[in-house]
Amino acid sequence: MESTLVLVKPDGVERGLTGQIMARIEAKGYVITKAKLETPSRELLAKHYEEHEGKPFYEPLLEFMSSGPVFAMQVEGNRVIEGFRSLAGATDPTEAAPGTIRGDLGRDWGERVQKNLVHGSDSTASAERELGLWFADA
Ligand code: RTP
Ligand code: MG
Repeated sequence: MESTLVLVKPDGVERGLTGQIMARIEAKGYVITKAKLETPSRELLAKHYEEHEGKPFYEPLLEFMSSGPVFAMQVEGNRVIEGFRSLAGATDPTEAAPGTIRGDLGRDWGERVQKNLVHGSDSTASAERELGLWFADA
């Protein structure tokens, strides 16, 4: 059985989409095994996004992600890492296919960072690392 870290980003929480996003994860057949609502510290975000340090969207990304509460989940299922990324859709919500979370619920808001509602770990190594960061004490 595989686990992944899913985040409903501050735009998703603020727009009241957490329940819909959880429902899509559960309707697909995955199981939510841990969850918490928290405004992440810059320290946590710097570790979470270390692969993006130095990129032009890095600072705006940390600013955005620390701007309000994030709903973090551990989600389990066979091939859930790949499966959730498919459910989330393309990074740019304008390009994300209809039927996906970003394609159905997201759009371009004309800001520097792509506000794209959700994060999902992109590999088994990332999932393990990110779950350790977000659920260190759980
Ligand atoms: P995520 O990590 O959040 O699941 O998204 P991803 O793999 O689809 O995207 P990634 O390339 O890892 O980028 C991380 C997050 O940074 C923001 N971003 N903004 N050019 C931009 O404005 C830009 N590029 C990336 C997005 O919020 C993206 O999800
Ligand atoms: Mg990524």
